[in-house]
Amino acid sequence: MVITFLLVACTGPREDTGPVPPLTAVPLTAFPEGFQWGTAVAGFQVDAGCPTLPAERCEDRASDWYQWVTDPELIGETDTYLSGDPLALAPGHYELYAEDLARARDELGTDAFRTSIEWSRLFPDGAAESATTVDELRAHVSADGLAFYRAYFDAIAAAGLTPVVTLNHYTLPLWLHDGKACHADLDTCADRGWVDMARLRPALSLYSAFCAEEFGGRVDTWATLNEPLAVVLAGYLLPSPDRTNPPGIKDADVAFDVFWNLVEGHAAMYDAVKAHDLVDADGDGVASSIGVVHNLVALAPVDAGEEADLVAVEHADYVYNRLFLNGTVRGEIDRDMDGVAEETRADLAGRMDWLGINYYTRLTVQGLAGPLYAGYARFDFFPTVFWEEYPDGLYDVVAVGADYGLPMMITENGTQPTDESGEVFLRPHLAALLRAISDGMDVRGYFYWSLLDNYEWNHGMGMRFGLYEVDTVTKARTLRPIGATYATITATGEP
Ligand code: IFM
Repeated sequence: MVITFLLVACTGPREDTGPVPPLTAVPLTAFPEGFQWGTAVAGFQVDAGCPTLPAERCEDRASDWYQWVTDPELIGETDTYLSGDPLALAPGHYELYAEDLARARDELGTDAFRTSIEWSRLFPDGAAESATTVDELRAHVSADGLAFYRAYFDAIAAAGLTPVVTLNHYTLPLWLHDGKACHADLDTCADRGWVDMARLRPALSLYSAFCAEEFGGRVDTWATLNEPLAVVLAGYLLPSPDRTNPPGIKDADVAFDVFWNLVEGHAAMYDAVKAHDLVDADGDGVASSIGVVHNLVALAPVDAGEEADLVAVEHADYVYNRLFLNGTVRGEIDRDMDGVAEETRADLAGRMDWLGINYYTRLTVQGLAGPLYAGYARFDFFPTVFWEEYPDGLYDVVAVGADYGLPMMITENGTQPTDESGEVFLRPHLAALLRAISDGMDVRGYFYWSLLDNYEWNHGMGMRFGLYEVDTVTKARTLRPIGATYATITATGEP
């Protein structure tokens, strides 16, 4: 189902400045009828760890992330910050999805579900790269992978959950990205992932077209990429104990090239899905609604009395929040990050039907005398506080999103829960979101990250965000107090 239009009217495209004018004289006390409540997961993070299926079926061993978290040499390196947790500890959703979906519907009362497709599950073999049409590509599809996704999307529909499907949640097939070789030497590695658009663009287009044709009868709401900035920052600019993505290198020029490659990748995926998902799954007249999932940050100055820190907030907002959206929504390319686009490209602009916002944190930033990276003008700030849970910031990031005039969904928001998180995290975030909707911002759904504890990338099972706690041995799921709070909220609509 394409997300139902809400009681709150769409504000339409807005100027870039100024607060959103209130549409309702009386603030809402409950989320409007039709607001979508959901949870989110991602294939790589939840699939592995099946209780009975053989590991080689349950784990997707053909992805760059499989290599990244399991290769003993990479785990042994100090600059990869890998936990070394075996994937067998993951929740085994690949086998247990039917019961997970039933929990999401029956126990949590949600009506939507965000998940992702693992490209390398469908196309584990590099021979797929020779295909030039979807029909040719079909000859290379894994029968197991295809059967799994058909059954999975059928089960999501049978559970009465509206799917929101991310086509690329970080992982790439190993045949397109050898993160280990590129970590060792980007200049000599053969399979360079996001660095090599001559190879990635056509492959990405065909893969997206295939998914659109194959699963478009079940899926109308698509996201192209998940958190492009995380790919750039943790993969190419600043891999750190907080997060490393393959290839985990530090090269600003490569990183910012990859940033624009991701903008191009989004456009290529958008065009492919638009052209190939011709089936309206829910009969609302729209066969595909395609967005991107962007992690936006709230911002604060180190010293509100210091002009340089106020400028730092403006510049961090530009670099972290707006630059990618300016590229994907408006086709504006500002490679030197001076605030003025060098070109506006019609082949990139207008390819966004909705905007997915992931919100986790507020950054406190300090102004610098000059750019942190030479040649990138507005990157002249430094975050002094990287991670601060700040509920009111959800209002702030939705206000940023509203500047692009698109319907929005909160595609992720979550915490590592304590027994108090329902009250001190979830309700205040949702109260801030409700204020944004009361003020006329067009937000149509909220997806908690995550339905269940899962494999948190380089941290393995060491960071857990689940509404359900997962026993890594028995795979038993236990509802946490925050899950019970979420169920109350979805039932009443009141934060
Ligand atoms: O687990 C991740 C997810 O894959 C992307 N957004 C942030 C989550 C928590 O770190």
